[in-house]
Amino acid sequence: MQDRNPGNGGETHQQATGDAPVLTTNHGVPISDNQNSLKSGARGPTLLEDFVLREKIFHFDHERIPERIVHARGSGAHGVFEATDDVSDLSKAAVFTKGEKTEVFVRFSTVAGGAGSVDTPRDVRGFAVKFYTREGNWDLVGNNIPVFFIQDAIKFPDLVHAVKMEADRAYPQAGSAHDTFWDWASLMPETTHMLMWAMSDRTLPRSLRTMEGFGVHTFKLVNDGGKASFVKFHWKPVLGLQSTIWDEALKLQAADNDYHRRDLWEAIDSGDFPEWELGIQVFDEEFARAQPYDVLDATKLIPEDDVPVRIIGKLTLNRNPDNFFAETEQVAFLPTNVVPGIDFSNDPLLQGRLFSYLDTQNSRLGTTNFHQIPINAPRCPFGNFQRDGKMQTHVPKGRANYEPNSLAEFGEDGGPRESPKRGFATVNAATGDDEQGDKLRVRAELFADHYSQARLFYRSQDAHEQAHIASSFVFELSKVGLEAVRPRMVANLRNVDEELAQRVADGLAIDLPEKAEAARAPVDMAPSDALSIHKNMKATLKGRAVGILIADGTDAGDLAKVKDAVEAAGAKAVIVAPKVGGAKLSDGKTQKADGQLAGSPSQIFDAVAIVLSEEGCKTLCREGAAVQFAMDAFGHLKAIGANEAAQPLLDKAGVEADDGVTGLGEDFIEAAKHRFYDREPKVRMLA
Ligand code: HDD
Repeated sequence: MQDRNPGNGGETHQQATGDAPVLTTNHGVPISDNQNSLKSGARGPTLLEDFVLREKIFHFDHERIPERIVHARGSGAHGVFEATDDVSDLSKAAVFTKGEKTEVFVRFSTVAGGAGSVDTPRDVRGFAVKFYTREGNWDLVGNNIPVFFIQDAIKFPDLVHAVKMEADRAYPQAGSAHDTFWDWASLMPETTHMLMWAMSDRTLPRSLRTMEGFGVHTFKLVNDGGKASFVKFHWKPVLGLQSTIWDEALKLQAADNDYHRRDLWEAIDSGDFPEWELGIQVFDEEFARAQPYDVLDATKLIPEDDVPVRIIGKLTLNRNPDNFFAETEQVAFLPTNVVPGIDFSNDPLLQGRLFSYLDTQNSRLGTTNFHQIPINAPRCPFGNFQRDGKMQTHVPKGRANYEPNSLAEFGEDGGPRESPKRGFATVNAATGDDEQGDKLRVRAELFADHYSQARLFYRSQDAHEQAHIASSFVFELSKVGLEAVRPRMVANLRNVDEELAQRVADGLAIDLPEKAEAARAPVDMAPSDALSIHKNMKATLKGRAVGILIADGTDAGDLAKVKDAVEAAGAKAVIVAPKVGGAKLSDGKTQKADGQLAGSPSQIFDAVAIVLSEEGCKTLCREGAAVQFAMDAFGHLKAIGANEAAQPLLDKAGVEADDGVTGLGEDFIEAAKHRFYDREPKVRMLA
């Protein structure tokens, strides 16, 4: 007889795994051998009758579902939302009852890349939150930028086709720096405001935990008396805002494809729970009518200086998914998911979304019953007379599958009934957006102003941020092969800011083109600090990571001191050494490394400390990865703390003395809370 499973077969395996449950087929039949298919003789053909093999391969062949057409790359987490302020005068939604805690699932995403693409391209980030409220699911499906590329949903397929990889060549992946995107964008002046945000460091977040989120559209809050107010939703990260810079983002792509996913997972796993405050900007029709922009236009924001953000709740992400596919992949967000007390506005972009998301889930998840998948199912009781369909998992009892019915009068279960009192009722109060008129394919008048807020954004940035924006335009337009697109884009930028247009033209080495004709003359708006990242960063080490480079001979006391100080300040101290097994310290003990030097470049850290002996420094001066470690930390404007013996390495890396280059004491801990943007002109030419 043949040996069925040499070394690991049948009963032996069961014994080896103790009380583990028995492996079965999908239909519950116990499996005796999960290593060998059924053959006619040891070297003979495999038999069709092997249902264990066929079922396993059949299921495997169908493991993938269509990825999202946009936002395919995403990372999710569970958490809780707590309402912290009483807004019952504005909204009757239970989720906003002060003290109410609501379970949530959040999915962050990039937009353009496929599911397997990197985490750190220059791209908008999705920020989608599903609140499992006791009155049904509310999904706030937003982005990390408060405005959008287009004003009307009918342009969405064009936007997505233009930005994703080009149709014939299937590249580039996850990036907008290519012909079709800029060809389209330069022909669509309404994209200009969003382009300013997209070309800023907003699209290079340091972490998902250090970016804002926005509901983007104007929505409505509705109170118990039926009174409606306009509202914009904001998520403010408790850690403050933080972004990387472009060269760093490029190098992060090589260092760690999963930089943001890993950061989110590890933060939650270590109990360092990411938090955001939920804020609202509330305004009425009178305010809306007095603005030089239309509040129904998703390419416009409402300056926080005009309507301050009122904080009404806190989101805490406290649990990683148990299973990526079952939860993060199968979660289905629907802007149509609103609850009593929250309503839509007539924003034409939002109105189109109300169709698209429901529709896409059917093709993505393959059934109209996607709401029964655990991650999508409401946590409150739900029921209606919708029946059957693919993958139906509910087993409704009785005959009541129509309404009205009088079955209850005959002692049968008549099923649920509508509730005028508790049910969702579309708000009918005049809120300034409920106008009606002739059937027309038009946009409202103020939608034609494409530049005022782009100008507002640019002029609200500090000088470093403006230089980054100008340089990003230069970088992206330099990647465009259709040369006529470059001046066409710069012609639009002249309506935003003449100096910006000139910088971009100079960076592209082209003549300044004629100014594009604006559909409506832009107006000047007062600059707003809320739009700048640099003005909203926090001087803290909380949530950050400091890389500490050591080698054989490193002084044990110096290392312990800097590591303790970093940890006391709330950051993660990550020890990097040439060998992962560790380095032999001055006291003869071996210090294990958290990361090997070649796989732990400085771009994955917020600041670096270099603690070397003279001998160790000599060795590392001959190691490209060590020189690069210091050079990139300097180039990425990070604090570098080093002891005297490490100076030759700093010299070799071209590190020059400035406020960010310190010893290993308190001055390093202070410096590590900052980036040194003033250093940048020393290390790169910006536009
Ligand atoms: Fe969208 C996904 C955000 C406009 C059509 N969108 C999607 C996701 C986010 C956004 C965060 C990922 C959700 C998840 O994690 O599963 N989308 C936005 C924002 C927009 C916006 C903030 C403008 C303010 N989207 C928009 C328009 C349309 C769509 C105008 C179509 C008319 N979006 C979709 C979609 C997706 C999607 C094709 C892909 C997967 C999905 O819906 O569930 O239906």
